[in-house]
Amino acid sequence: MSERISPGLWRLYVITDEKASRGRSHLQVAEAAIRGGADVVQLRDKEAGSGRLYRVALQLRKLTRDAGIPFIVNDRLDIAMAADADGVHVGQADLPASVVRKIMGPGKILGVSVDTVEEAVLAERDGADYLGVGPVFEARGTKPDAGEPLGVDRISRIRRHCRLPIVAIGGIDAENARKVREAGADAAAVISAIVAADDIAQAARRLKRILDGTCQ
Ligand code: TZP
Ligand code: MG
Repeated sequence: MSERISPGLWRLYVITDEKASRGRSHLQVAEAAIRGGADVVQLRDKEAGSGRLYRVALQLRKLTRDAGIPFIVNDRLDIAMAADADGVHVGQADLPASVVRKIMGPGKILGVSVDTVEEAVLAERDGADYLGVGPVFEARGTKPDAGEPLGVDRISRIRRHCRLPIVAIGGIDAENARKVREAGADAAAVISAIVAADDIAQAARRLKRILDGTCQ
């Protein structure tokens, strides 16, 4: 397993979304994002049926295992377990984090989306390994129900009250990525700015350098 498995060491968290990928598949997007330096890949598909999602999850499982990076499934604990993913990411409307942790066991990664300090504290108590915080900026149509941007101040507030690694999400691109790191996020989760790019690997590489602090 990769030595970068720990969420606190992630910088670039790439989420696949075929609706935003301009005809490229989950597998093609993930492959290019990994070439560009993604530290972790999440499979997110709100429309695929269970059979297709499972088959795609198996493909991404093999790809990420060969690359030595973690693989997370959005929403679907059953698919995550069936495909032996490294973990699952749930929101406030999904199965409760405590239930996911109980079913999944201690060895897997549990990510929980939170908007507030209160939700963050509860997620930590319930066994989360990292927090997803967003939308920090305006999400790019990839989450129509994302709500008003929280702003980078919310990252700082949650950072002050919670020790878990923070993965910022929502409208993050090469122009603003540095701001989420400065506010205290460990990593940035990105959809559009990577999956909709002409050159996915190049877009990932650029964002990774910014998040690593190795370029301006
Ligand atoms: N959760 C909050 S915003 C968002 C999710 C899944 C979508 C982020 O997509 P993008 O394209 O990086 O703004
Ligand atoms: Mg969800």
